[in-house]
Amino acid sequence: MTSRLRFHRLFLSLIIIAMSSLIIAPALSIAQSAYRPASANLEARRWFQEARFGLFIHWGVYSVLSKGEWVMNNDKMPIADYEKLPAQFNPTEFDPVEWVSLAKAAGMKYITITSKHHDGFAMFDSKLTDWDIVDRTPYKKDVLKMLADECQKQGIKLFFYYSQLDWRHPDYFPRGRTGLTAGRGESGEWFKYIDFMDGQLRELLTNYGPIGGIWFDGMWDKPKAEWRVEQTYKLIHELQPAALVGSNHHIKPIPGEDFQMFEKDLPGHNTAGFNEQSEVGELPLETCETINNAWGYNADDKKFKSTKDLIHYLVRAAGYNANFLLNVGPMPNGKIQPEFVTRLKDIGQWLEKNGETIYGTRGGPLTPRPWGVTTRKGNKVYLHIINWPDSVLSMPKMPQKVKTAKFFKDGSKVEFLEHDKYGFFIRIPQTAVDEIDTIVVLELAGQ
Ligand code: FHN
Repeated sequence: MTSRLRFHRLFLSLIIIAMSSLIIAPALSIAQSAYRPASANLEARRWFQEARFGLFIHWGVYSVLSKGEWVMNNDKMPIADYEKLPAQFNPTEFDPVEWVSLAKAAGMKYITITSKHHDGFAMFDSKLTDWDIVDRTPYKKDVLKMLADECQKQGIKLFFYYSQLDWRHPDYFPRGRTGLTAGRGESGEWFKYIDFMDGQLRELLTNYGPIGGIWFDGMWDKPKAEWRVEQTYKLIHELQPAALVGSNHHIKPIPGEDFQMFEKDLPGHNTAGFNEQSEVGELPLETCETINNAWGYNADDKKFKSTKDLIHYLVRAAGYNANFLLNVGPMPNGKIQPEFVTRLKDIGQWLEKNGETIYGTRGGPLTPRPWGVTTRKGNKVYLHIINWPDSVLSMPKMPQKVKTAKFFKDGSKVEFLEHDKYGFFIRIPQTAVDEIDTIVVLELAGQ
């Protein structure tokens, strides 16, 4: 072949590649941006934003070892060893009434529970595998069904956490960054695994009544893989249009998702290192955190955050226009440890008095400040002053003229001075300071 002909062929193939990328990219973006949330979904998003506070539950057979939910990976347990755990998992003291009642006592409006974590173990009766709670444990009951029924009885929405990452499934291949010591064969059919995952999601969205949403996790294990999320999200929205889809992929939201979550950080922050690529989008927001430092039950983790710290996290989240999903990791006997129970109940007592300033609000007119945050509902702005030593607090002008200023706690008048040019000053006498959150309600002239 002459060199001239070779050049023409090469040039032609480059043109074809360039043209196909021009065709694929917009086709992908058109396909992805084709998602139009149903009106039921938009209503569910509004409900979600009003709810502001939920209970995260990480529960699985890993709790038998009380070393957290990553024990299989961290202790390099081969599947053969890990498979001995379900026989020891018999949560005879699990009481869904107790769990749902505790969530309500805490002032929580929804529960997000792990249906399947990275170990691949289904905490529900899956017909697609026997690696599940009914087939492999002496307990033999579908705890998600028990919980779903109780949630419906008590008016609490139930979301399912679902790990796309799977350390046990043979078709989760090629492997990602984790689960490399499970002893799986060096082969597998990736889309057979994705089909399996879609099949289990179909079970979760068909057999457990109305579901608040699906909380995905694990795409970060194989960020470049073809996760086929568009098909999965379409399946979810077809089965239950109001089910909200979120994914803890640590990047900005993908079309088809209905809320954006942040892990161990407030929206836009990245102190814990999970959110380096996730700029804050337009979707409803949620941040999640643990009470100690463990998601799954860890008997040795005694670093419990104080009730005051947890309330501050809830208040700051609301100031960032975000929900707070607070986690418990139940014990293998089905009980929630007392250190968690007392804190949840204490938060609930605080919310009984101050819930008006959190539930149904949106982020306030001021971006979060060192002294605290603002939330807003109609023509009321709530100043949450959680860290201010002085008796006078100054801030920028409010969007509308301030008609009145009162202490939320007792309705007593707050002395304030509004200056057209310089902004707004309030006086906080020491007697009015609350040790957790000094809340001042401003009534503005107009919405
Ligand atoms: O690896 C998981 C972890 O076990 C836990 O489920 C958290 C909860 O947000 N998500 C992943 C870590 O980013």
